Amino acid sequence: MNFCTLLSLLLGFFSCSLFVNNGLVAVQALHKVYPELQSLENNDTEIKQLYRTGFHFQPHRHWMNDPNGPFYFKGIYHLFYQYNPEGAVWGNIVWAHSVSRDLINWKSLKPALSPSKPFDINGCWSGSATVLPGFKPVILYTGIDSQNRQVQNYAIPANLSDPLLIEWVKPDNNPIVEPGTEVNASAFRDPSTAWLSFNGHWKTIIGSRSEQTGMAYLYRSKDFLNWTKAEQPLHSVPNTGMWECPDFYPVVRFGRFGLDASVTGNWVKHVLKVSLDLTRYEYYTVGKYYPTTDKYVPDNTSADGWNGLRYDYGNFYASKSFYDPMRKRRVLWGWANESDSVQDDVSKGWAGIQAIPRTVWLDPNGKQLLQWPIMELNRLRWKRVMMIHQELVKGQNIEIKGITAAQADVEVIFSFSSLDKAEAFDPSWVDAQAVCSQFGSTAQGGVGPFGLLTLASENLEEFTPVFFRIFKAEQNHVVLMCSDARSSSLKDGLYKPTFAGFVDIDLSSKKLLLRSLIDHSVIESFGGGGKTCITSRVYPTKAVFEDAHLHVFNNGTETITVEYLGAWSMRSACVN
Ligand code: DQQ
Repeated sequence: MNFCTLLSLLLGFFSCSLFVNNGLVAVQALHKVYPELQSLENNDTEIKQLYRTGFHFQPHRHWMNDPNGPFYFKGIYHLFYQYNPEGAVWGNIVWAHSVSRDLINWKSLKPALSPSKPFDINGCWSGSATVLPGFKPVILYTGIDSQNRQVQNYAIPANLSDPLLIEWVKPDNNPIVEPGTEVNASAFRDPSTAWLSFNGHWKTIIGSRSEQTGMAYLYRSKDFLNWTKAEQPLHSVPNTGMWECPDFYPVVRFGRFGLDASVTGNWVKHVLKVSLDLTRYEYYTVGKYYPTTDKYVPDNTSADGWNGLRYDYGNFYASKSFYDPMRKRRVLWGWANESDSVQDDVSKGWAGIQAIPRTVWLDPNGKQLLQWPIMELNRLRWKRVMMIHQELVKGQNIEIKGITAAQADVEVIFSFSSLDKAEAFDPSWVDAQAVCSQFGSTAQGGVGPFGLLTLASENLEEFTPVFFRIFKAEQNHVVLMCSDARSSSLKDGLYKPTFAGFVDIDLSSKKLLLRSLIDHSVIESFGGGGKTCITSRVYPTKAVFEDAHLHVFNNGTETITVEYLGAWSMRSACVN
């Protein structure tokens, strides 16, 4: 019996199974729209395996974007996602639905929500789930109505005794929130998971903009059906444009365990995340929520806006977190879009993956979140190779042999004996990505660049380096982390960015940790124990399957020691 069949048995289910611009590209909610490719008549394009992932979540075929409404119910995790059932580009959006017992192996069910009623006839867009007292899940989602307005709807399971919650009902008293006259009806979407206040009132936030001010409008309800807009938004920031997919949740000040959205108190802080349509990155602040006035005030250590903290400094968008009561943790899902061409997506027959779900908690320094792949992922590790106390002198590069380098999990502890050779940091270098592009991974530095060369071809014509470089600033040291896709593929016409972020870390231990999940066309990296995360999508032509290689390298004058490196071949998960 193979693993997927076993999974089906364990889960106990069935078989595995507007804007037309003369045919040119138009943009809606910054999803690029290709009208002629949205609904392919010949729906049986062969699914190309090259670049498909082995252990990331993706549908069997076609287009996927945002994760929607994840929650846990009666032993089963539910994940919904924005999906085009008719093609590999954005369009015809439904809420596809998959279920899992471990967040890694997934079974796909029929779509939970599809456009069918006047209040969502032009699309079932993003939203969230809230599990009401008595274990009653409710979905809040954005419907594009018959007048092309963005309205908020709810949907409930048809049969609560079905743990798979296959059937969902969209009652006729929808929409439950309309934009009204004050809100821009084409910028009003993505309701958050609701939270319950001390006075028994429910609250949710909806992403929007007023002129160029990004808004998280607050709505209140006594019964989850009748919602009233609060006079003041929960939060807003001028000149940040449309806020998509807002997420708002408490985190404990100290400790890793997660909390339900409704928890408040002096022992928690709150996190507000928004997806900025203008930059297509996600920013969050850590702050204080005042439940009586419904104000959220970011701490003065959290920059509010474009210079703020990001969940991920790479390709990660429209994320959504949920509280997992089974393991008492907060889990974060995020969409990693393709960065190849639309023609490539159509010929692959699919587009879009979800990043590996991450546990998130507050850094003990109180200033930022930490993120780490959920522990269930480790069950896919099988063959391990190790390196212990290996010195890397300037220019040294060692191949890590003996694992499937195209589908691997790598953890490294680097150490250095001194920071004396760290180069001077120019205070004008506020853009980490620009600094990384300037220095790259090959030019000699002082302390670094050192790190991993992932998805490398035999003669290094192709490689994606994930690395650190440490600089000396006036008061402290500055750690730069990069995931540089510029040499990732010999193919032209791909988006090959140099993603980068700074790592706010205490270097007194003289150690730096790096973990990279490598999965054919994605590299997800966690620097400094999850302080800075970067996801890159890459499409090598030579470094594929058995021809992919993994190296550890140092191009700085300071000798770097690999104190420990564990690299595992990863088994494939059973995904949809
Ligand atoms: N994607 C959805 C919207 C959301 C955007 C449409 C974010 O609801 O704002 O597919 O990627």
